[in-house]
Amino acid sequence: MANLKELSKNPERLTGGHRLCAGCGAGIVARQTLIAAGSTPVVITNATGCLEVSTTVFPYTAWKDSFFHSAFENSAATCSGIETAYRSLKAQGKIKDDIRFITFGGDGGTYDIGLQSLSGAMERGHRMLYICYNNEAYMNTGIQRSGATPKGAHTTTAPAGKVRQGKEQNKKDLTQIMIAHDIPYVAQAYVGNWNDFITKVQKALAVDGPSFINILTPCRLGWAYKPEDTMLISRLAVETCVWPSFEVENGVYKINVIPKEKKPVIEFLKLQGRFKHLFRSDNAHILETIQKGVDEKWDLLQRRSAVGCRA
Ligand SMILES: Cc1ncc(C[n+]2csc(CCOP(=O)(O)OP(=O)(O)O)c2C)c(N)n1
Ligand code: SF4
Repeated sequence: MANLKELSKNPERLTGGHRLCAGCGAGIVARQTLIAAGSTPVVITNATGCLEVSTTVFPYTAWKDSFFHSAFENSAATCSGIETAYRSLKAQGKIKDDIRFITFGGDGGTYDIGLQSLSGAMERGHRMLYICYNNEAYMNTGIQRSGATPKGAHTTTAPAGKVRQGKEQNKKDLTQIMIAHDIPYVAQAYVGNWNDFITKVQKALAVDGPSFINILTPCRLGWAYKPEDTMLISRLAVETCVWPSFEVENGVYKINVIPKEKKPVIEFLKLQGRFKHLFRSDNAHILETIQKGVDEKWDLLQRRSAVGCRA
């Protein structure tokens, strides 16, 4: 578990003055990741997306660490190349520092366009941490649906109207895809719990191999809620089991946050404008389908995390 008193002594490595929206979860993810790294030097690569675009407006940057902007599709490949060069230079005695390598990508850059480079980097076994800040759509270019967008959500390319009621497909389960890569550490996290996330980042940076964290990162613009509700909505995602917080360490599942009382999914959905059409009486069946899907996945995760269950 992370210790707040100790963490408060760690340097801030993402400065203020960036241009992310008020209440954006992505800045919280980047800031807490770097606080978790403490004084360890890191090299960051970042796929195009809100986090990259809003923190590196030329000629300014909010990043105090070495930072590479990658194209949408190759952030993990960029990181793996840098990590390989580092290992070579270290073996030659040209670098003495112990450096860690971190990639950030939105869900568009991770679930969809960058999936091949992510899969390759993980399979090759590079010692790098990939963090998907998952706001469940392509936010930077105007809220288009992605493979991470949940069923029923309104987006500009899966709109709710007369013909359909938001996105019709289920979201892709990328965390399971990453678990299938048999890498040492995979986790799901959420921005409403700094301790859970920072502990996961520290574990991920400590493993001698690839690691992946998928963190649910509310977007006040795309999800259409009040900026001050970011933490509340994020916690409701876990309390309703829409987004369970769990980790898979060397193949062994563990649920990190078990809700005292599992809340109905509508508690999570009703605060967000992207789901408001689902509360019309003629769409009650969609809410039922969503609840059923969440229940089934939660049951499966509980069985997988039962003592000794391996991936
Ligand atoms: C190959 C490619 N296609 C499209 C774009 C245009 N583009 C820039 S940011 C973006 C959306 C990014 O979405 P996501 O990765 O989910 O990050 P978010 O903006 O939500 O933080 C798109 C489509 C691009 N830069 N490169
Ligand atoms: S649009 Fe969403 S993801 Fe992008 S900066 Fe604003 S809140 Fe953050």
